Amino acid sequence: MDLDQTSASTATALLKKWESEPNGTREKKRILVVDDEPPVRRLLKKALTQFGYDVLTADDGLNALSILHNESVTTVLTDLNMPNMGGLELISVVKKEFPEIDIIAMTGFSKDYRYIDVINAGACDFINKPFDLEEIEAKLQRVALERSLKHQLIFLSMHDEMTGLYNKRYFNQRIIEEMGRAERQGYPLSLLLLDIDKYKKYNDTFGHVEGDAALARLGQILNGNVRRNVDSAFRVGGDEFAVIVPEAKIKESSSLAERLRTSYEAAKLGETTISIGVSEYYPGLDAKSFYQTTDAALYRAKSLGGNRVVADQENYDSSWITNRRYVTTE
Ligand code: GH3
Ligand code: MG
Repeated sequence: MDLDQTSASTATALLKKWESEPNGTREKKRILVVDDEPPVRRLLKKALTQFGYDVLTADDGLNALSILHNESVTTVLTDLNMPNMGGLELISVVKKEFPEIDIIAMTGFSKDYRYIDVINAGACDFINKPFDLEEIEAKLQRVALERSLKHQLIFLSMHDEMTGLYNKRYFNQRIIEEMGRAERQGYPLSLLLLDIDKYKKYNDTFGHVEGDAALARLGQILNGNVRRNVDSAFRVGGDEFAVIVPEAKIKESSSLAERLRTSYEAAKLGETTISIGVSEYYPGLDAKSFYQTTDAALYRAKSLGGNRVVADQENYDSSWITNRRYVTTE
């Protein structure tokens, strides 16, 4: 699956949600019903609660948005004709601010709203009033199934199966997001590239199954040493890995790299060790050049004999960093 712009922002939103919620609390079936008519809200709340959903209600688009800013909701079921903020505008705002939420529109004025306009605004289905509760339940079930499949696809498209780390495809997206964020917020950003030394020999000696296990072990070491929800670790090639380290100058990220190197060495996987290149971002550097600079440092680590960390000490400039925590007076 190719991550187009929409699914890329959905992926990022989902990831934030997954990272902020402890395991098991994901995907509570929570619906926000938005309708200006109290009897409709009451009827839907009662029926959907009986269907097993946790139901919140709002009487217009503005109130709906303020609920969404405070509560976690999977689906919005909204009327279209409402005062203050109508349904179509609400759908557009929700799609922009909460791309992971599914929306079903409902209206008694189906002649005023074309199915295509409602779908183009971002809703995934449309229900005519007066509605049939069974139809609503069936549509909610279908939307939930599609969401679950979409989440599985997004998860698979971001992860490397063997190590459980993120993959190269997601690296390419994430590095650009992190570069933008560092620049906007004026804090440093480092990149680590790692490659296992003498890995071919390890494969040849112990076989591919053990070879795979060594990759998985390195994956665990990376995940165990990086800051959760801040740093991100990726498998970017056969025996090549990357770690994006926000809010860290080259000095801190080199210490992290050294910690990774010694942890891997302590795992004693045959004669294998790891070499790591480290570099720091500065505005004006594009993602490709940031990668290449780090890769050049990794190459130096390899050519100096491997099992070492080499930081790019020449090509960076910290003068752009404005976040006070990282401004040094030395
Ligand atoms: P160097 O010390 O210079 O890094 O060389 P190396 O022996 O580590 O080998 P190199 O990095 O040049 O090549 C990586 C090897 O990794 C080649 C390939 O057979 C092996 N490999 C790539 N993907 C996998 C995988 O998924 N499983 C296993 N078991 N081996 C893999
Ligand atoms: Mg290698």
